[in-house]
Amino acid sequence: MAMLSFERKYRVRGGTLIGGDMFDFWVGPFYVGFFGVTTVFFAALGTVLIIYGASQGPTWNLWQINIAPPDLKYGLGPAPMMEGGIWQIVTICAIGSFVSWALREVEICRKLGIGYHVPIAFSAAILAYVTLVVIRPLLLGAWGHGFPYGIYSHLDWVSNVGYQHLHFMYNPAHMIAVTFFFTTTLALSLHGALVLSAVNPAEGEKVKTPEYEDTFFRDTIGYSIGTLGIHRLGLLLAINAGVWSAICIVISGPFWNRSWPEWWDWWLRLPIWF
Ligand code: UQ1
Repeated sequence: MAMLSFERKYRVRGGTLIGGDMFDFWVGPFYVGFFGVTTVFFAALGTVLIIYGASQGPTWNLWQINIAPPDLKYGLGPAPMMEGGIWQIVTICAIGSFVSWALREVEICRKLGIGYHVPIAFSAAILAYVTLVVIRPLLLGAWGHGFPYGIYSHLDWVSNVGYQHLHFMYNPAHMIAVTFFFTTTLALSLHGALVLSAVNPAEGEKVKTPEYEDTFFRDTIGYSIGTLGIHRLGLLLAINAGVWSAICIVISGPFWNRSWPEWWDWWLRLPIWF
């Protein structure tokens, strides 16, 4: 399992960003590297802190456990451990492990001589998270504007921040983000279904080539984006979903603190109506 026949060929030395040969080895199927070590360190510390925070809280109910950010009165300073300090350290650990994971992906890309598309795509998700818990709180002047770490508590946070703007769905960047999320699922469902239909033909039929895939879409909608094109489109759609999510939340408060429906008044004020 750990050593597939082709792994010997692709387990090449080098490509590391930090540490030279020191961490350039594998544990079973996993490449380690300097950033593998830092990923495990931050992920383990963050997890232990969450469990410790939960142990000091009122419940072990998985849905209700909550690691809350500090009160707004602590501003951008450090808070006592039981009053948001755990949230602050967990946030550092989360960013530390996410960024380490992205850099470990970069090292693997360098080893293999492939492009950096995967770590770039992952970075869009990291950007959305960092926007929520660092950039927006910094712009608003308090860590207390970050979202709480808990299943129900983070849903309540989303609901509350939404109602602070009356109707969050009127946020134009939110509209764009949602549209990209839905279009991503549409593209992946079309792509997944198309590939499976080509490689799982009827009993006794041969597996079909990409020309059949192109022909399906030319016959149905008059256009095929192609086998490389669909992956470019998928990457574009998914990255935009993450980036527009970051944009839609960072403008809510720091750059627009009235209700989102009011933002559309520019439309009603256009001179063409008078
Ligand atoms: C497509 O055209 C195509 O090329 C053959 C694929 O590659 C396998 C696809 O997966 C999909 C979904 C399409 C159709 C997509 C568009 C945007 C026309």
